[in-house]
Amino acid sequence: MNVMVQAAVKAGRSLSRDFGEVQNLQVSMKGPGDYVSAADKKAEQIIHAELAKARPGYSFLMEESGAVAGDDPQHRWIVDPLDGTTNFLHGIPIFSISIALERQGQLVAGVVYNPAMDELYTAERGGGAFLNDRRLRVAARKNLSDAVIGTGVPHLGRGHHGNFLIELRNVMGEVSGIRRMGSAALDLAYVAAGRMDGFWEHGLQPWDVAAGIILIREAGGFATDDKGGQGIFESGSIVAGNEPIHKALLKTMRKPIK
Ligand code: 2AM
Ligand code: CA
Repeated sequence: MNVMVQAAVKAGRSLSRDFGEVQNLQVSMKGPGDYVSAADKKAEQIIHAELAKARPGYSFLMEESGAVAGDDPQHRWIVDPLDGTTNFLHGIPIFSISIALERQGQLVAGVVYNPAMDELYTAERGGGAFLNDRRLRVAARKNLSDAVIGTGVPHLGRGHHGNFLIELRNVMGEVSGIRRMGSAALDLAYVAAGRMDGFWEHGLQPWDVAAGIILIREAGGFATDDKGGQGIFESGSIVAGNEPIHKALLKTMRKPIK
């Protein structure tokens, strides 16, 4: 955990500096696009260097560099150096760093860090989930009618728009509010913290969700694929919440439209 936190905080400092510059570049003709890609890669290099130094041989799955096999196939870091890239690019301070550790294919630790708010979410298997020093628990709300539900909206060139609109239509009529924050890792951390009651999104990669999944489970919540099964990484779909909200969300999303 110390190793992961150190890597996240160090990369967070780098991202924060670059985020300040993005706000200046916003008004330039070229825009901050290339600059953001560089910031993203720099953060990944920092995380990779920190983790590889502390645990030589562990394997990696990283958003920018892909899979890097180590001598130790039992352990794998799953890293997203900048989750919420579109927000970062637009100067919106909702983005995060996500680092998870798998042991023999099982998630054993996760860190999500939002450097703009200095919020550090951590979880270790069997040890609970925390926001900074505070122990986390998923929200206790039992009914969708009281619930705030996060989601991810597909956009240009990405995702099944028609399907999403059906789900949105089904869910929005039953809940107290829908939110679209733009960083899946942070959305899941918010569910773990009880700020949002549930979340669903499709088309995600393992590095978007790995740390968030263990945060939610350690905070007493449920995270599954959109069929209620364990294939989140394989399907790219995630549905999360406390037990009753998770169940109700799964059911409501899939209701056929009359
Ligand atoms: P990213 O910022 O690292 O790309 C937004 O709905 C969420 O989807 C973010 O967590 C975003 O992660 C993730 N995502 C995964 N693949 C994406 C893609 N190809 N384009 C945009 N967002 C993507
Ligand atoms: Ca991501």
